[in-house]
Amino acid sequence: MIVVHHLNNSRSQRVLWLLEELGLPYEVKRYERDGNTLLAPPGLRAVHPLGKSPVIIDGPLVLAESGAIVEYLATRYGAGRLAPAQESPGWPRYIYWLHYAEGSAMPPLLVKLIFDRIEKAPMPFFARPIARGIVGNVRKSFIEPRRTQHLDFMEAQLGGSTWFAGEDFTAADIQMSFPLELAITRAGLNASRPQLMAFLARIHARPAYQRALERGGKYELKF
Ligand SMILES: N[C@@H](CCC(=O)N[C@@H](CS)C(=O)NCC(=O)O)C(=O)O
Repeated sequence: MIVVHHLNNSRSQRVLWLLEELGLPYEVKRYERDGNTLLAPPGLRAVHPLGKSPVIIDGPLVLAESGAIVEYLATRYGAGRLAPAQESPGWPRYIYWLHYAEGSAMPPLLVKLIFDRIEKAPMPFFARPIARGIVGNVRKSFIEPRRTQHLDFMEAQLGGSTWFAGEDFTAADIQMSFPLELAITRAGLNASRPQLMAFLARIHARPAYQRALERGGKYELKF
């Protein structure tokens, strides 16, 4: 039985969803983020040295990195489902989005979280204007342009097909769900990008997505 080490309100929700889509039995080991730091509890380091979620255990295998986990599960247990055949034109698109989610979409969202936290961090009063100046510059020169560029890019891509890799729903759509769900609170994704909002509505309506929510517990990306 596959075991998923699942942190609340996190990327590991995607792994539960994928397992539900594949109809595989699995066990969930739950961990709670620290309320202030949002970090995972130290117990996760006993499972994998980096102490991040998701991690899965499949027999002797301990596997971290959501992209690797999604690819592993879809390839090993998909039996042709949720991934285009390697010879098909959809396959390069599939691996592109599978990697893009963590490799390109997530870093600017993480930088935004870090800089929001710097702005709110306790500091001597004389340091505050300096910190605000630096944060403002990074927002204007790095965070904001990338936010717009990535959201526009993803919106345009979904304008040409129902799902990221084409007309069929794939594991790449599952992998893309987290940056897009996070983008609602962290990057101001809203109705001005109708393709992305329709994508989110479509995935949220999937019965497997709903079942994964029941298994994983509360899932709110409000940070
Ligand atoms: N690129 C990794 C990122 C893993 C990661 O940062 N996971 C977050 C959850 S969304 C985490 O464990 N955060 C808690 C911590 O860093 O202590 C992946 O896709 O699995």
